[in-house]
Order: sequence, then C-alpha cells, then structure tokens
Amino acid sequence: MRRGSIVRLIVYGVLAGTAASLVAVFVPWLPDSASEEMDRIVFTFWFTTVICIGIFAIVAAVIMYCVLKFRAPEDDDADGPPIHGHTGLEIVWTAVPAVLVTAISVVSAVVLAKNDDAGDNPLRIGVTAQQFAWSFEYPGEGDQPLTTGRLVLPVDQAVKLTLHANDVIHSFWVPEFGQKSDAVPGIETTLVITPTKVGSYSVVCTELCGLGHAAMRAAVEVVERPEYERFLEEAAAGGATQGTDGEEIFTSAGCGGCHAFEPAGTDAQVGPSLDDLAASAEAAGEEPAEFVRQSIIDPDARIAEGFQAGVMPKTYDRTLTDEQLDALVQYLLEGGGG
Ligand code: HEC
Ligand SMILES: [Cu+2]
Repeated sequence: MRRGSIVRLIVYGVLAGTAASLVAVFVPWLPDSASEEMDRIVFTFWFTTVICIGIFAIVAAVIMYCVLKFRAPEDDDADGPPIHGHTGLEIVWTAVPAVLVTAISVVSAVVLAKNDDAGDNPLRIGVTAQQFAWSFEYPGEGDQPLTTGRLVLPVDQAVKLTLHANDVIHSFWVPEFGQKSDAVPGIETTLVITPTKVGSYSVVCTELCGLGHAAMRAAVEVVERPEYERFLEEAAAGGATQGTDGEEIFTSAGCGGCHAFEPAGTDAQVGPSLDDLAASAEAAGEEPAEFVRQSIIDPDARIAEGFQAGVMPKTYDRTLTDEQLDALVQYLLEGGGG
C-alpha cells in the first residue's frame, strides 16, 4: 500500500472514532452512579464501549476508503478482478475479535460475581412487592420485624435485600443503584446494594404488573449512619413510614399516583377523585371519617362505582400507624386546612 492510502485510512478512522466517541460521551446514557455495584456496571459498559468504538473506527475507515477509491466509472460493466481470499487477513479478523470477546466475558463474569457478593456481614432487609406498593421489613426486636413504606439505607454499608411477591411478578430497580431483580411469587430472590452517595432515590417497579404499575414506586433514602440509627428507633417506636403530617403521608404513601386530590395538586385517574369524599360517604350511608379510614385499610370492602377491586394496595393497614391514618383521614376530609 502506498503511503498516501495509509494516511487516508487513518484520517477516516480518526473521524469515525471521534464521531462515535462524542455520541458515547455527550449523551447521558446511564444515570449517575450511587452504589458500588453501579460503579462496576459503568466500568463494564465503558470497557465494552471503548472496544466497540475502536472496531467501528476501523470498519468505517475501510468502508469509506473502499467506497471512494474503488468506485467504478458509470459505464464500467466489467467483472471485478478474480480474488481468492487472504489467509493472513482471515486469521487476524478471527483472532482479534475472539480475544476481545473473551476479555469482555471475563470482565463481565468478575463484575457479576462481585455484584452478587454482599460480604460477611450485610444488613438484611426484606422487600415485599404487591400490586401496587412496596414494603420493607427491617429486623426488629425479637422476631417481630419492623415494616415500613420507605427504604432507608446507611451509606457505605452492603445490604442484602430478600425479595418476595404476594401476587404477580414485580421487579425491584433503583436506577442509580444499577442492579435489578425480579420479585416472584413463591420463591425468594436476592439483590445486593452498597450505596455510596447520600441522597434520595426511587424504587421503580420494572415488570408490567397491572393497572397501577406506573404508580408502583417507593422512596429510598441513603443517609449517614447516625441518621439511620435514629430512623430505626423511630420505626421501632411506631413512626416508621413518615411523620404525621397528612399531606406528607399522602405523598410518600403514593396515593397521588392514582388519585386526583386538589389540595395535594395531583390529577391521576387510576382511582376515583378524592375531592368530595363526604359525598361518597353519604352515598354509602356512613360517617365520613369511618368511611375514608375503611376505604384506605380495606380497599376491597366497598368498591367505588366505575372502578375495579384489587387495584388499590392492601398494605396500608400495615405500613401506616394509627396516628398516621388519623392524620391522613383528616387531611382527606379537610384538605389540610384543619
Ligand atoms: C395503585 C393505585 C392506588 C393507590 C396507590 C391508592 N389508591 Fe385509593 N383507590 C384506588 C382505586 C382503583 C379505588 C377504587 C376502587 C375501590 O374502591 O377500592 C380507590 C379507592 C379509594 C377510596 C374510596 C373512594 C370512594 O369515593 O369510594 C379512598 C378514600 C382512597 N382510595 C384513598 C387512598 C389513599 C389515602 C391512598 C394512599 C394512602 C390511596 N388511596 C392509594 C387506587 C389507588
Ligand atoms: Cu409491580
């Protein structure tokens, strides 16, 4: 090959490689990592991407070079020259990809093994998924677990989650933590997380599980160790899910994902609007506070007209304390003004 051709090939390769690198670097493909597991996943992602960009640059350069250099004149109908393979080239394009694919496999296998390993003494938390809510069980005093509606984790501590599903298949995923795992009825699955950044995140259900699937979220908070201890104490004292501010409970329990309620500024249509519950109570012939309370802790007891049973989570009698229920009922009836 002449020197001019080699220079042209190199220029094409650099151009194609630069274009691909810009797309890889400047598009935010992955959320910012907040766990050790996600860091390893991001590493695997870049390891593979860099190899792919290299191969892409070589292939694109050869294609561009050939298209321009060997282009036939318009009136040229002649056959191409008879060429019979090139053993050297064939060995190279078999051996190089084999080495690269093996390298990617090894890196992935190491990352998978490490991401499944919670170490000797992980914090163990149970996760229960149910249409359409998450609840979390912390080890409590004796064999009575503490059940909460939000997940609070101490930073830099390996956590082993044990996932259960009560009805259909759900999937536990916090995008910033990287790993996800299905929660399957009848079996136990696990997921390891080692959070590295203090902050607020969301658990997202990533398995289409029914009508309220899109609303199946729960808050995750990664906090410093002393704050975590305080959370556990509060949970043990009965204030597990959140405080006793009606609006706060409405928001963090996920009610707004399904219900329109003007004082909270929500307009979801999965469940009935909660703006005139006094009228619903009257129609049902019940005292308003009792009616609303019953509707929350036992949603199937009475089905609002035009809506289905089995959509609203049945976990609120466990995840909300009596005081929180009182505050929520009062908030729903008085719009937070009282
Ligand atoms: C996944 C969706 C979903 C979530 C989350 C949800 N609900 Fe519901 N809710 C429904 C549906 C659907 C109905 C109607 C069927 C029924 O009556 O059970 C309903 C019914 C109700 C009713 C009875 C309304 C009436 O007019 O009869 C009340 C009150 C209520 N929900 C309050 C709440 C509160 C408070 C929360 C949060 C703690 C909540 N819901 C969370 C879907 C949801
Ligand atoms: Cu789900």
